[in-house]
Amino acid sequence: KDSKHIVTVSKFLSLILRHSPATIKLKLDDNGWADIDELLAGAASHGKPFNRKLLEQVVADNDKKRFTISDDGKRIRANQGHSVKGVDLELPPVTPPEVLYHGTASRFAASIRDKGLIPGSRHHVHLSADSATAVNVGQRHGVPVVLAVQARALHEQGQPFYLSANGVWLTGPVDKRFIAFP
Ligand code: HQG
Repeated sequence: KDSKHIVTVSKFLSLILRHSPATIKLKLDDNGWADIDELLAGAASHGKPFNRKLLEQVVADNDKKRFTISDDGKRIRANQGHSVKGVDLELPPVTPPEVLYHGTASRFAASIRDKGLIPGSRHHVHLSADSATAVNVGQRHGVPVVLAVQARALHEQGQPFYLSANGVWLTGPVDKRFIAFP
């Protein structure tokens, strides 16, 4: 029962901290941080109460390390995946490896061949460092397909890349010329 509650709280945190803080009348700062006391109070008044101890457990045990608590222990933010407007994680740009991978569903392949990779509602296109991770990402949407992105070449064209605190590569739209299809 406890582990089920942990997953429920993790999904709730993803919703609030990435997409929809207004759901519980929460404000994120410019860098995506939420005050933990305000978050707990907002969740409780939204009928989803959990305490600080459970929050810490969710952050520590999270399979993908989706959240970070600030060093002073007062704030929390999601490490990647945002769609909420006005938030910039201010990650430092980094040079990517030669190739990164994008996991998607087979039904999206034709459109990606045509238009390249687009961020959709999220701030960035998400890329994985290895193809096994990309398979898992693609599986969320359907029959997985893994695309190889010539990240270094794209970077050399001047496109910035970022590495989230939990190891997800983030970048802007990826032109189809830099994508290899299986
Ligand atoms: C697809 C998870 C048609 C794209 C993961 C993807 C990730 C296109 C879908 C993070 C397209 C968007 C993000 C085009 C892209 N035509 N479809 N031109 N360009 N797409 O969920 O990358 O578990 O917003 O391939 O691990 O799947 O939530 O992005 O299939 O890091 O922590 O549009 O979410 O992390 O789907 O996943 P999403 P994503 P968490």
